[in-house]
Amino acid sequence: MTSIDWAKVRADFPILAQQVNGKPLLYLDNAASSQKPRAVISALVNYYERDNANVHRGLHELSSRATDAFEGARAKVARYLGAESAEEIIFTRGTTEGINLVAATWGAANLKAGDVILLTEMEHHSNLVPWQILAEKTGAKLCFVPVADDGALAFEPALLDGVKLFAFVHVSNSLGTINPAADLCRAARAVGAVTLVDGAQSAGHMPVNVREIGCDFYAFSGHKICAPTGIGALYGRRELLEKMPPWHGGGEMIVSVTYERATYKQPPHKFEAGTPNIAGAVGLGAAIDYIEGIGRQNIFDHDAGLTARAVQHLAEIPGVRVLGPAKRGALAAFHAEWAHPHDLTTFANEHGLALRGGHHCTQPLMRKLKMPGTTRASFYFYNTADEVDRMAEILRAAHRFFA
Ligand code: C6P
Repeated sequence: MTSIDWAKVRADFPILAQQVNGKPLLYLDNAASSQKPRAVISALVNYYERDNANVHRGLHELSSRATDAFEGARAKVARYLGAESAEEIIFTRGTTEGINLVAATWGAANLKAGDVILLTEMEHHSNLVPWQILAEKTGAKLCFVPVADDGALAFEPALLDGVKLFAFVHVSNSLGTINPAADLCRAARAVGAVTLVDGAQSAGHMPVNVREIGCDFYAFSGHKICAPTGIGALYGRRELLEKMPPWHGGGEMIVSVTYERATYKQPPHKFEAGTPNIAGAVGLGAAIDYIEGIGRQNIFDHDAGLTARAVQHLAEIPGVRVLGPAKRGALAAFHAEWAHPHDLTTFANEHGLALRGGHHCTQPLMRKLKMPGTTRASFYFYNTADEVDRMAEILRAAHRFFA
């Protein structure tokens, strides 16, 4: 049993105590972006008020404080993900940039015409378009693990025949499916395929340990785990990072430069050209401290309770069909036969309720499901059972209005 005082936790988020359209804000768009606790906001203010300078460059006091804060945040990310060392953590702008980095470096160096990149039919565009660009450049071929009717992956080991890279989403942002990442990576390893896990929807919602998962790469976004926007991290297994060519060229990633050529630093710095998002990294470190203070298993259990309650409410509204399997991440996406998702989310907003409606950056999946989009409620640990009940009340009112 958890001993967390969830009401106290919620009070850490100043943004939640406001009215929208004359109603208390009901923020259920956490899969798009999470809100920030005071601890993270204060870490940013303190950094800018006391320590701000460029990192790794100056010998002065502020530069060394900024460097310590930045590298300290990297060590926190490494611990949070269960990496072997901080050298395996590259700061990025988010999940999208992490995946693009792997495609542009590991992919360009290792894939050739005819090689197979295996994805799944439930990928976010971030874990699809970078591989399409790479396939176009190299002549590699894209194949897909099908999504079954219940929203789970219809994976079979035979799909891995000839596969060089298997990249898949850990928790689907459109279906809520929690994919069995460790099993999938084990199967991929057995055929010598490299694995990349899109952790955008898992990093802040459940315990994640990259060594237990057994993946080669894991990418996530800070803004979905209570950190600022514009910061995220890519975990890469050291052995692979060492062999990968750099991506962006510039300051900070070099050992020595002549007019003709340059030699590069060891990872992770080889992949971090230019002045990084130092404050963002500090904010990410503070977010990790905050989340670890609550405990990721506690967060998972709390969110699972809210999501199950939401699914139960939704199932009772006529003409509503919830997508995805019973065992799901912290979201419930649904199709209401009596309203377009954009009309429904606009109606919800008039009642202070923030939902997301649309294709959720998974257009091919929506096409496969023959839907223009869905309406999605997504939860985080500061949401309450009472809010889920209020959401249901608003959606019942929407049914009376539209149907
Ligand atoms: N999904 C959603 O509302 P970025 O934009 O780089 O922080 O994250 C991209 C991304 C990658 N993979 C998955 C599974 C995601 O859910 C997201 C972001 C948001 O569902 C915005 S489209």
